[in-house]
Amino acid sequence: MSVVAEQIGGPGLEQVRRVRTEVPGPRSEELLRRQRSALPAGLGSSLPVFVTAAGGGVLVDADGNSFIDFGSGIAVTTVGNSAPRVVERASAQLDRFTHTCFLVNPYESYVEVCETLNRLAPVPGEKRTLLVNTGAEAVENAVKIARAATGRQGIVVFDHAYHGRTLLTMSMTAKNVPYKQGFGPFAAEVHRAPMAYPYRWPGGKERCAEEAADALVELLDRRLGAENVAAVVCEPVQGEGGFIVPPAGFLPAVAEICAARGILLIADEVQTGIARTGTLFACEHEGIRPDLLATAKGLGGGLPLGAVTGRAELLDAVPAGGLGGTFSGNPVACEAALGVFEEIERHDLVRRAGEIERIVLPALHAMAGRHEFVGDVRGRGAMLAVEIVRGGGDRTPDPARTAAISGRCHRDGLLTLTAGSYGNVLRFLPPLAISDALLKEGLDVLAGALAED
Ligand code: PLZ
Repeated sequence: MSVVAEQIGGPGLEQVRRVRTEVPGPRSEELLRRQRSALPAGLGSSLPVFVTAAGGGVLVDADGNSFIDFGSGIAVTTVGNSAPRVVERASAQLDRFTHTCFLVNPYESYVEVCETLNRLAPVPGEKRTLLVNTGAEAVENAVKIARAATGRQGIVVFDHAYHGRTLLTMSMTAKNVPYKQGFGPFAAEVHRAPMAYPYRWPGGKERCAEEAADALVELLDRRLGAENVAAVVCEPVQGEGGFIVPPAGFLPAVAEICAARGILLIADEVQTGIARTGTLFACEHEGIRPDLLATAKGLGGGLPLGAVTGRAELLDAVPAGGLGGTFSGNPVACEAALGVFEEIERHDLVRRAGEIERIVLPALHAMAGRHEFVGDVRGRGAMLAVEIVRGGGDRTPDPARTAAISGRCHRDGLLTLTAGSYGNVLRFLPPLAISDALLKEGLDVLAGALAED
């Protein structure tokens, strides 16, 4: 076990994989029956076992099963579940006060989180940060700020994008079922450009970056009129859309295209941000410097917190009273976020994400070598994935096989998540607090689940 994992691997919680019942087990089944009669059908769970404890690299359920965690609550518990400094700081805050509403009375931790993000975010020049509660709220506020600052209304997003479930962010999200079906009419002035998706680019991956950049120019200059466009919003590695890593050069080209037209670049780092991809922010891999950057998920260490960090003159363009929210920047969540940054620094977790990539990626490539239905292997840091296809040169997505593989992983004590516009991506988001031993054991379980096909 690495020193890092021993130090932050959840004291008291045994770091083992243990499956002692069917999955879900009897106690979870009983709770599921209560869930079905009390909660809406539209709210599902990837692995419906009821959690009673979590930390390091494991989740323990109500039947005493212990799962290796390759999901981190969708990239949230990046520093580990109940990480020590997060718990200490949040607990101490619970004792002091739980809420004032920053719009009524300010408190120091809010300011300190903003100062920290301003210092660390790869946004150029003087910066400001606004705190919110969720990823969708962060993206939506970034768009509001971009519109107010530019006086323009158009927003450009990409194929396979995921930006949230509120009316505006749902409209910005690409995939219809399950996110949009029946929920229209959608927000106006949201336009979509092709995403540079190397594995599926019609002209082949060598031409992908250039042709996708050309398509963006075509959309901006001829179809919309660049002077009508406030911002281009992009995830530097697409998350729900299938962990799509754009080819080298595409993101810098997007940044250049925007800058030449007075269009703001908004990076949605809700899933990629806060040490997930081997850098603190995924924009850093290609040195792009967005005007506005949205974060959430990993920022609060499991407590709900989101942020918009951006160039000072943009955030300051919104008049007093134009931004806010009752719960935004809750003091307990702010203390948790300060704990997250302490954990990252104390355990060098940015480097740890790179280490995880160096363990997982070669193992995934080896699996792809053994199974032709593993069509693509991709990702950065501790955000990695395989794309499941029919195989034998046929890249047709195979969502049924993907679900079956994921189900076998669950049965054998490994929490995996699926993703992708075609539902055929198995994605891996281990907490950075996981030990090397558990990481490797999880990969063995995955290898076994693939071999059963
Ligand atoms: N932007 C890039 O990944 C959230 C969605 C889970 P919220 N992704 C997980 C689900 O199915 O609801 C996400 C994201 C990116 C924005 C969001 C939205 O973040 O905190 O869920 O609002």
